[in-house]
Order: sequence, then C-alpha cells, then structure tokens
Amino acid sequence: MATVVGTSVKRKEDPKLLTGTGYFSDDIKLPGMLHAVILRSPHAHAKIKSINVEEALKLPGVVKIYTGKDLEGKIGRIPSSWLVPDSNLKEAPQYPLAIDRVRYVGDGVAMLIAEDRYAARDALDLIDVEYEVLPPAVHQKKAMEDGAPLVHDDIENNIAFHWKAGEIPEEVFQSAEAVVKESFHVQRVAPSPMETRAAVGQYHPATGELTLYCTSQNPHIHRMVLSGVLGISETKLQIIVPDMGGGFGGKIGVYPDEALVGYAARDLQQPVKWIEQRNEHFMASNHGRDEIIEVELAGSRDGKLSAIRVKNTANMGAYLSTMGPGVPTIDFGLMITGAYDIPHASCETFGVYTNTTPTDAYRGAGKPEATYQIERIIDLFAREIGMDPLELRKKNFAPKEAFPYTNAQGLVYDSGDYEKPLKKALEIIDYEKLRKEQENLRKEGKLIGIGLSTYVELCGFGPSAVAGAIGFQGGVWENSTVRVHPSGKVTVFAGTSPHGQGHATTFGQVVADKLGIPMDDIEFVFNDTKAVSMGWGTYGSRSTAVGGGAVAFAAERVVEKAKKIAAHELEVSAEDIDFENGVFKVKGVPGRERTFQEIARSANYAWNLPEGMEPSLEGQAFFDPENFVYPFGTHIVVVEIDQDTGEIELKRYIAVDDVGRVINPLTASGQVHGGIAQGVGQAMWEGIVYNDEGQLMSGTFMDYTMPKARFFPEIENSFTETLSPVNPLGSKGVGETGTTASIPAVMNAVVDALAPFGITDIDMPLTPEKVWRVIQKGREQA
Ligand code: MCN
Repeated sequence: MATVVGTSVKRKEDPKLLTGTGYFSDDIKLPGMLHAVILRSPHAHAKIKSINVEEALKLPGVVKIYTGKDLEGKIGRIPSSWLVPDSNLKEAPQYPLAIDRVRYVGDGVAMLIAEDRYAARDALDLIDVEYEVLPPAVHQKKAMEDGAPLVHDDIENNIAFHWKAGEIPEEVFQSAEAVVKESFHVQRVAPSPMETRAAVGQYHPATGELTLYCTSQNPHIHRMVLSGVLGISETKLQIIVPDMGGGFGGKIGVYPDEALVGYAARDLQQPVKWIEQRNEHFMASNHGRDEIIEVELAGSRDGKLSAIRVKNTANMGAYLSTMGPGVPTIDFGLMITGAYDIPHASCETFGVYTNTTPTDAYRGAGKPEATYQIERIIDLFAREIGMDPLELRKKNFAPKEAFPYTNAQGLVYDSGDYEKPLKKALEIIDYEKLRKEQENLRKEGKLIGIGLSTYVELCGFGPSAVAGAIGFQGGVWENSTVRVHPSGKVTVFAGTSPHGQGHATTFGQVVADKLGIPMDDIEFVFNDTKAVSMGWGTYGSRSTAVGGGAVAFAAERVVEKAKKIAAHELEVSAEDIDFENGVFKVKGVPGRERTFQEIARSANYAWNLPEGMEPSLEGQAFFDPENFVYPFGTHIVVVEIDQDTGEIELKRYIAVDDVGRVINPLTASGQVHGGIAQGVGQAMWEGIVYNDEGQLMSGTFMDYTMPKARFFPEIENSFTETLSPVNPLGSKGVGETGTTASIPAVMNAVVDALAPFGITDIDMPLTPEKVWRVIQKGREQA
C-alpha cells in the first residue's frame, strides 16, 4: 500500500457538511429545553442605577431573569489564562454579568430565560435599566493619558500591563548610518466565523453532572476554567463541542455567556440553550488586533541591518480575555526581527484597558502584527538606502547554516532555509521581467505595485515548560489514544479540537500509514471531555505539529505491541518481524505472516498472548515537544490601482510556504487560501470602528466588509519542505501562515504602486476612498 501522508486525500469531513447533515449547537433539541438571551449594554461606560424586571417577567413564557446582583457570590469571575510575567499585570475582575457598572457596548447586564426564543427576545425589551452614562476611554493612546476616564477605578492610566524584552545599547542607533521610523496601526477586526457562538447546558440531577455543549476551540480549557467559575468538579462537568462553523481564534476564549448558560441549566434543572446573534457577535465576541506599533530600524547604507526597536500600544478592551495579554507581548514581541539576522532588538508593550470589546487571538495572534511591522519597515529601509527590497531581505536572512537559529529575542527557530521558497516564488512570477514591465507601465501612467513578504512565524505551541515560563495557565502537550477493535477497525481519540481544519482526514492519513490499514477503517473522537482524557485545543497552528505527533506516537505503540503478539504466534522474536503495509512478516521466510486484523483479533480475544502481556490493543501517547515550530515562506502580490476611483485590483498572488512535511497538500492549500483571504481582508476591507463615545459603528455586515471570492485572483500556492526536527512528522503549522504573510505583502504592493506620488505609508484597511484621497494629496504635492 502506498503511503497516504503527502497526498491530496479529500476531506472526510466534507460529505456531511455539504449535504447539510452536520450537527451544530443550534441543532440540539432537548426535552423541556428553555432559551436564554442576554441583555447587553447600549453604553460604552455607565453606572447601573437600577434594573426593573417586573414587566418582562409578566410576559407569557418568561421563566427567570438573572441580573449581576442576583448572581453575586454564586458564580465566580471569568479569569484570563495568560498572566504574562514581569509585566506588572493588573487583572480587573470580570463577572459574567455586570454588577454596578457596564464597561463596553455589549457588556452583559441580564440573562433572561423563556420557553421559546421569540418570547425571550420580546421580553428582553421590557427590562428597564436606568443608567448614568460616564465618559468612556476608547482609543488606547488617549486612555493612557493623565486624566483620561478610568475603565477600572483602581487601575492607573488604564495600564493593564507593561512588558519589555531586549535591551539595545544607545550607541547602536546613534552610530547607525541609516535609521527609518514609522508608526503602524494594525486595526481592530472581528473574527466573523460562519457560525456564531452558542451554548446548551443540561444538568443531570441524579448524578450532579452538568453537560455543556458549546462552541470552543479548546474544550478541556473550557472545562478547567468553567469548573472554577461554576464551582463544579471537573469530573462533573462535561464539555462537548458539536460541529463548529469556524473559530479563527474567536472561540478560544472562555466567555461569560457559556458560564451563564451552565449556571442557569443547573439552577433551573432544565436544559437551556443560548445562540449568539450576529449583531451580538460583533459586540460581545472578542475582537482581534488593535495595536499601534512604533518601529525604528537601523542599519548600514550597504544594507546590513543592526537593530530594531519597537513600542506596541495594544488596546485590550474592557477586560483581559483568556489569551489576550500574551498576544501583543510574547507572540508579538519575541518575533519582531522576523526572518532576519538583526543582532539587536527590543520591544516594549503597553496593554491598555478601554471601554471596548475585549481583544484576543485572531488568526495569527501577534505574528501578523510582528510580520507586518518588520516587512513594512524593511521596505522603507530599502527605499531609504536605495536598494531593491528583495536584495535587502536576502542580505539579512538568518543563514541556512545557522539553524537551529537563535533570534535576538532568544527564540530558537527549529529549522529554516529562507532562500528556498523565495527562489521558487521569484521563478513563478519571473521577478526581473515583472519589474521591467512595471517600469514600462508606470511610464504609461499605470499604477502597478509589487509587494513581497518573506515571513517566519512561531506556532505549534509546546513545550509546556515554556508555557509555564511565559505565564500561560496550563500545559500545551497533546494526547492521543489509538484503540484497535477485534475486527481491526480503529478508533482514535485526540485532544485537539478541529473546527474546519480537517484533523480526521490528516490524522487519519498518519494512522493509516503507521498501521497499514485503509483510512475508512479509522474513526475519530474529538471534542468531548469525557471521551478524550485531555487536550489543550486547536489554536496557534499547533494541532498537526503537536497533536499529530501524539497520534503518530500512539499508533507506533500499537505497532510495537502488535509486533510482539505476531512474533509470539509465529514463534520468532520481535526483532525478526518486519511490519509492512499492515502485514507482520517473518524476515526472510515468505508466507509466514499475520495481518494487522488477525493480530487485532488475537490481542482482543487474548487466547494466546505472550506471557505477562495484558490483553487488548491500544496505544496512548502524551507528546510535549521540545520546541515550537517556525514555518516560513515568501508571498508576492501584484496590484493595480485605479487612479480615478482608488480601487485596487489584486492582479496576482503567489504564495510559497514551507511548513515542513505537508501531510495533505489539498487541505494545507485550503488553509493557505483561507488564511490569505483573512489577511487580505484585514489589509483591504475589514475594520471594527468605534466613535469617540465608544459606540460600535461597524456592528453589522452592512458596515463591516468581508472578503469575497470574486475579489481575488487565483491564488498560486505551492510548498517547499524543510522538515522540523521537533516532532515525529517533521511538520509545522500552516493554519495561520497565509494571514501572517499576506497583510504586509498586499500593503507593500500598494505602497509600491503609490511610490510615484512619494507615498511611503498608508493605513489599513485600504478603502477606495482612502486610497483616492492619498493619490489626490500626492498629486497636489507633486
Ligand atoms: N496541514 C498539513 N500539513 C502540515 C500542516 C497542516 O497538511 N504540515 C493541514 C492539515 O489538514 C491540518 C490543517 O492543515 O488539519 C491545519 O493544521 P495546523 O496548521 O496544525 O493548524 P490547526 O489544526 O492547529 O488549526 C489552527 C489554525 C488556526 S490557529 C486558526 S485561527 C484557524 C486555522 O487553523 N482557524 C480556522 N484554520 C481554520 N480553518 C477553518 N476552516 N476554520 C477555522 O476557524
């Protein structure tokens, strides 16, 4: 049997999704199920003077209304799970419902439970809340100023944390031949998965157990955190994640809503369902990014970079969310040198409370921001010294011979060969020719731009010791059990939490190769904390590198034991057995063999096992890798700008990514495509906007522009393979590479197109109006 790893197997997950037979949270219908809705604050900042629920309670079908005061002392606060050390971090308490003050538009004020969803919505309008509106702090820089309104009274200047990494001797900048500076705003965006958040709670009075079905990227983290919030033993709380329509980081967080649903189900001893509405998603699900990044890059006039100094002022919103603090610090600050061997680096990050929705991880989490600033500033440096940005990049790449390479911030990049994907991308696009064409077209007055991004990103979270050192309140290892049934069919239990990535397909390929059985003989169990012993979830593109590693090791354990059984039956020692394509063969004796299925039956019947061997055939592995993984690559974008309308056309998009061993080129390409769509979305269209009163101005898809397929050219994506030494598959993550690489590639292309007007920077998103205005200004100055 040929190996299936490395081949484009179609996704096993798709048939049910394409035929509408998936099973999502809103498909759950339980006997006697009630419906919850949340009353949310219309104000960014206000005191709650009174809440009158009398009229609402009178409406037929209304069962119960909880306010923050009702729940005081009965339910715990929602903690952040990333307490970044040495940052003077001040975590303000977040209660599932606001008690006396609301701190952002969307903050929960009351939960109403009714017999049906419509009665619940109608009744919500009858709750009468008297607010005293307070001045809000909205923009992070202003929120830090003396005298700015305080989001939490005891947190001075709204500073949630102040973190620093790296020192640069002052003379490095003073003596540099060239220094460029720029300030970039990586704007706030909304993850916008197809399925909004949801939770269904079911309490079992006989056992005291609570089952919570919910949208989560990490069910075991939800169990760990919510058992604390709800005061219930982890053994009595089961989290099940049904099919889930995407997450993109927005469903890592443990939110008040899930805790409230669990609380109500237990309190009322009746199932309770809550489904987030799209407008709630815009205001009450964590946003991503919103970081103001000030960068200085120093180097020589012949293009050798010497130092990078960065200050990041991050808008954390009203509370520190589950992973929030780690994003603009560890994830961002340790990656500011990108793929380049820059000897000196320092990063200072302020996390600032504001009266806005909390921010957390969004596809890439810190790495798109880190890549954005370095890939943009390196283009500016190239312009300053009059060098082709491509040449400057090549000159400063961390050299292939230096791997494992330690960057200036102390991270050890596992493996890399940055020239390899660059070379391939340049060949695909024929860079020299393209530059000439651009020159000619410019003469004709056309605005053509070419943008590059030669990125590296950190992902594959593990090892756990590092997680502890950086303040993450948990481990990052993975677990898998491979259970072989008497028939030889296999069930694999895994701790990752797929929600669109296709783990059943890719992990299935790994197990099929290891056991030599067809993929159709392998079933998976994910996303159930009772069935799967432990797991740390799916985010940070860690599932293939870490979870896939655990699956591979667990399968190897099965083979190890099966080999011993085969050897016993064939009356030879285990060393004399070869295992190939699902058959255990005695070396050099054709025909003396046992199939995997025969051994599965032997192991389970246990009639004739080697002395002292336990029955059954099952392997479990816990894998804590020795390091993160660092995928890299080159993306090249060509754009043309319409001078009269400011509209940008993406003419070509070339992506060459190196994610170590590619398990499935089809699904990996799908990940690259999706990632690019979201990165280009950030560069060109998306943006969460608050006005100065803290009102959300982009709270629907009418005001928040999502990328659409027709906006894109065909994405020409391919891979190079530089294996990772830190996991058994040699694989690195691919889930976020497209997002990380695409944002600066597009922006560099657009700035390049606008170069004839002397433009060196432009803010995201690139709305036609903004681009048009920049062109007009450029024309006036020319
Ligand atoms: N893969 C591969 N070879 C590799 C690496 C990955 O073939 N060397 C393929 C596999 O099919 C694997 C998939 O790519 O299942 C993603 O693997 P990986 O990069 O390990 O990422 P995770 O599975 O941990 O997924 C997380 C990542 C992140 S962080 C976000 S955000 C994201 C993403 O994946 N959110 C997604 N992709 C998403 N895709 C969908 N459909 N929905 C989301 O919410």
